[in-house]
Amino acid sequence: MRIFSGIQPTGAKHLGNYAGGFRQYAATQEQGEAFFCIVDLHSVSVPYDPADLRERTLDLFALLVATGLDPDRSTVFAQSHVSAHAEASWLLSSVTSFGELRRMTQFKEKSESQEFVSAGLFTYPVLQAGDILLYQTDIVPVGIDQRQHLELTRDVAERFNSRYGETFRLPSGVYPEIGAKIMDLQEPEKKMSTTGGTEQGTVYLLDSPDVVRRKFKVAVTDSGREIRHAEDKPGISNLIEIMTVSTGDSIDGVQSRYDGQGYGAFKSETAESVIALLEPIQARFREIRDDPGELRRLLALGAEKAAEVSRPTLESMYERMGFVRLG
Ligand code: AQP
Repeated sequence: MRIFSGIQPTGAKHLGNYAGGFRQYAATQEQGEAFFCIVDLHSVSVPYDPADLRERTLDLFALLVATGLDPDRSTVFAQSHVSAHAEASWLLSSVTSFGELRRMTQFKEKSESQEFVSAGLFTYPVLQAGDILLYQTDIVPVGIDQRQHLELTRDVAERFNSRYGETFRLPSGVYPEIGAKIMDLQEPEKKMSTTGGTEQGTVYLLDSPDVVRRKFKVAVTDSGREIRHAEDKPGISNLIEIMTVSTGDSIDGVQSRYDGQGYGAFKSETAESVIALLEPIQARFREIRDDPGELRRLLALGAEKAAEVSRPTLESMYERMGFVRLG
């Protein structure tokens, strides 16, 4: 089975990325041949700092390994190192409609907050479709916010297959049962996010224990006193999900453990569970990040493997679309 997922290098990675991304990557790599892509080309679709992008790309590679990816077992690479991604994106843009892209919720949300809305922000889902399809992917472990992009990927693949002949396998999204959408601690009706959330409500994977404690202490809770996962209790439900993600316990397990206890104790114990989850990740991260030479060596290894695996699919695309190939 082929597994593929991508993650952007810009912005500090947060607990939502851990729940919907990192945690699933480490678990799914055991199920087959896995490809995890640092999608640096995606990152330039919104304003960014070039020096920061360079550092964050190495940070993210180290974080992927620190959260459990084994670069000898899985292919971990940067998108810009494999030119097939940019090429596939252009070819697929001819089978993607303007109307489809205009319906993308993420585009609508992100373009509202930008003064300069780049064409890249609009066409980004086509690049993402290419990322996934180039690897003949069966499953894509992601958070629920990516569902619409994944559906678009399937539609684009089907359209290409019916126009030019069977070329792509149709990928399925895999969303975690719990933690597929971690919410902002300050505004629990909004997802925890790099660009759209609040600073106090976003728990970063590299936050110190004191910062984590402070963020949970001031987390918004709901009226009432019960620690119960329910639609009318978005703040507490989010904290319960965070605790299940960090301890591996079930929702029922957390609810019964805190039955009859106050919000204060529950919030501080959720913070401690997150600290216990993050401490070993942060220690491994520091160790790996300390050796940029080794990081570059591993990135080169990943790029070589990814280029080799994606090349035949890209070639089929060119051939079926009628381009003259030089052999
Ligand atoms: N709040 C979330 N809960 C669960 N999963 C989430 N993901 C993102 N937010 C949550 C998942 O993380 C993976 C990587 O996403 P990305 O590459 O889009 O990284 P990002 O840009 O840091 O993610 P954000 O925070 O969502 O950024 P914005 O809001 O700026 O676009 C994906 O699998 C995603 O589903």
